[in-house]
Amino acid sequence: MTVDASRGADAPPELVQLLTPEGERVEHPDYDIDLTPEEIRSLYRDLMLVRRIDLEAVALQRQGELGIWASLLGQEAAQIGSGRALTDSDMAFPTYREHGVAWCRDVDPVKLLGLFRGVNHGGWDPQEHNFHLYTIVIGSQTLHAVGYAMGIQRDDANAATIVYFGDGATSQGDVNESFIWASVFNAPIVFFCQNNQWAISEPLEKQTRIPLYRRASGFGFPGIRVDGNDVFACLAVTKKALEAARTGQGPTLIEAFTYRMGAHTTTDDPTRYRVASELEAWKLKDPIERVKAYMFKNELADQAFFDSVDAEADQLGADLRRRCLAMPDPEPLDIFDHVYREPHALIDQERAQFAAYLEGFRD
Ligand SMILES: Cc1ncc(C[n+]2csc(CCOP(=O)(O)OP(=O)(O)O)c2C)c(N)n1
Ligand SMILES: [Mg+2]
Repeated sequence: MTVDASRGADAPPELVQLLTPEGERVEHPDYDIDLTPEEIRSLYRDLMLVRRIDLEAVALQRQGELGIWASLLGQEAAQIGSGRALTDSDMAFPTYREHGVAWCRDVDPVKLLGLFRGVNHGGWDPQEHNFHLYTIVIGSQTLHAVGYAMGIQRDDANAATIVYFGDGATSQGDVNESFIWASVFNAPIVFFCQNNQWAISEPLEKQTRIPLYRRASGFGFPGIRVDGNDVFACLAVTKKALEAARTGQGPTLIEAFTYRMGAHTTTDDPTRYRVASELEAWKLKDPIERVKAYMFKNELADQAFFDSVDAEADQLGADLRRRCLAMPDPEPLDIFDHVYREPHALIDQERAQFAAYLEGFRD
C-alpha cells in the first residue's frame, strides 16, 4: 500500500498568514480581517512598546537589578495579536514570558519586573485584569485554565478562556490531560501554543514527530497553525477561536509558529546549542519590520508617527527603569501573607518561628 503524502500525518503543514515577511498583505478564505489604518497604527505601537519593555528588562537584569528575565523578543506578534483578540470578560492564563499579553490586559509593566526582582510574588490582581499570575511550572496553567473555563461554562458567561504555553510544554502530562478535559466537556477555551522552536536547549524535533497543531485532532477538537510573527493573522485566528469558544463550539488549539530570538532566560547562552544562521534567517521574518514595511508601502503613517512611537518607547523605558529601582524591598515576614485567603494556624506558627529567627540577628 502506498502512502499519500499530501494527506494525513504526512501532509505538509498549513500556515495561516495575512502579512508576508516583506510586508505584503495576502488574503485567506477563512481568516480575513478588516483593520482600519488607526487599528494598524495601534498594533504597531503595541509591538514597539512591548519590545522596549523587554529590552529594558534585559538591560536591568544585566546590571544586577533583576534576578532573571524571560525575554519575549521575536514573539511580540503572537502575544499582541492574541492579546488584542480578547474581550474584557475573557480570562487569560500566561506562562512566564507573556509580557505582551500582560500589556494588552493593562498590567503595569513595573509589576512584571517586581516578580523578577524578587520583591513580590506576582504583583497584580488576576481578577482585576482577567490575567492570571505568571506560572513557572511548565504546563500546569493549562489545567487551571480548563477548570476556569468549565466554571464560566456553568455560569453561562459570555466569555472565553485562553491559555498560553510553549512547544516544550506539549510534552507535559498536564497539557495532554487538559486537552482531554477540555474536549470531553466542550470547554470554552483556546489553547495558544507559542511554538518558538526551543524549550531551553531542546529543539522542537525532541518534542514531536508531527506539526503540533495536528495533535488537536487526536483529542477531538480543531487545531490550526498560524504565522506567529504575523500580528494580523494571530489576531484574526485567535478572534475566531475565542468566538467559537464563547458560542458553545468548544476548544481550539492554535499553534503560533514563531521563534525565540533571544536566550531562554538571562541565565541561558543559546550560542552553545544553536547555530547563528538560524537566528539570522528568523530575523528576516521579524514581526515588527513587516508591519512597518506594510505601513510605509500603503502610506498608513508618516515619519512623524514612527518618530513619536520611538519617543514614547524611550520614555516608557526610562520610566520603567526609574520605577523599578524605586521599588521598595519587602519586609521578610511579608512572605507569609496571601498564602491563604484566610488566616491559617500553620502559617501563623511558621511566621512566628521565622520572626524569632530574624530576631537572632539583632545585636
Ligand atoms: C514542570 C517543569 N519542568 C521543568 C521546568 C524547567 N523549565 C523551565 S522553562 C522550560 C522549557 C519550556 O519550554 P517551552 O514550553 O517551549 O516554553 P518557552 O520557554 O520556549 O517559552 C523548562 C524545561 C519547569 N519550570 N517546570
Ligand atoms: Mg519553546
